Amino acid sequence: MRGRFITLEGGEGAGKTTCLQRVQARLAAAGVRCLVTREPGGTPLGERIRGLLLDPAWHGMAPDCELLLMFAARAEHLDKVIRPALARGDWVLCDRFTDATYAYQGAGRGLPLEHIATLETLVQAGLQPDLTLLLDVPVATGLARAQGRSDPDRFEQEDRAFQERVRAAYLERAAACPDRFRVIDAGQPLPQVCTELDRVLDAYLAAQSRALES
Ligand code: Z5A
Repeated sequence: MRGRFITLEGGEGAGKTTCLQRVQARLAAAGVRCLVTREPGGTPLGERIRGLLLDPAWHGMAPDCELLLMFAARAEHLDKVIRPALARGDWVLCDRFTDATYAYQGAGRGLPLEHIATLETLVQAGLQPDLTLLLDVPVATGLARAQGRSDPDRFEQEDRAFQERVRAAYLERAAACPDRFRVIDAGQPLPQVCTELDRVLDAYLAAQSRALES
């Protein structure tokens, strides 16, 4: 059986880095062999592309260029890392994936969703995450948490309206795919976020074991 593909998503200041470690630890405790990776990036070439995408020096990059670079990095990531891991039976935990493209390049930059869908079909050939954990936080809370960052990247420099569009798009996608998404209230204090994450993961792991037994 191929491994499970779990993605973690959220807007600015949602606490993804913090929560990723928690999810990783929970899966390890359950005996799941899990590869942790991220987008954009996850491969040597993808990390070079990430550098271009986040670098504030490229302020004003054409939105289509940004979209194509996201999918260029993703194609490499799928080919070199994600598909081989899933085929080996490992689980993959990925910090952001294509939902981020719909949220940031679609809603944030205003690119047509059908262009994103075309690239998604081309690059992913039907592969979708099995489970997506969406850390949802009010934009004002997220921005306040992220305020202390010394070198904001190109996306962190976007204004509040951009971040509101991103959040709304994520919530819309979660509502449209309730089987895949679990929305976590990431506006709560961290211990409560962790408890909610544990509950969601334990339920998912139990469902996977039942599916294997039947
Ligand atoms: N991007 C895109 O546009 N299109 C795509 O297709 C993809 C990505 C794949 C880089 O992603 C950028 O790429 C991203 C979208 C774009 N831009 N943005 N923004 P990234 O995932 O690498 O970057 P990030 O969003 O900045 O992720 P991050 O580093 O994980 O940040 P975070 O979610 O804000 O997490 P954090 O560092 O764990 O938390 C921030 C602070 O809040 C930190 O001080 C924590 O201690 C604190 N925190 C966390 N949780 C809590 C709670 N619950 N209470 C209080 N304080 C908390």
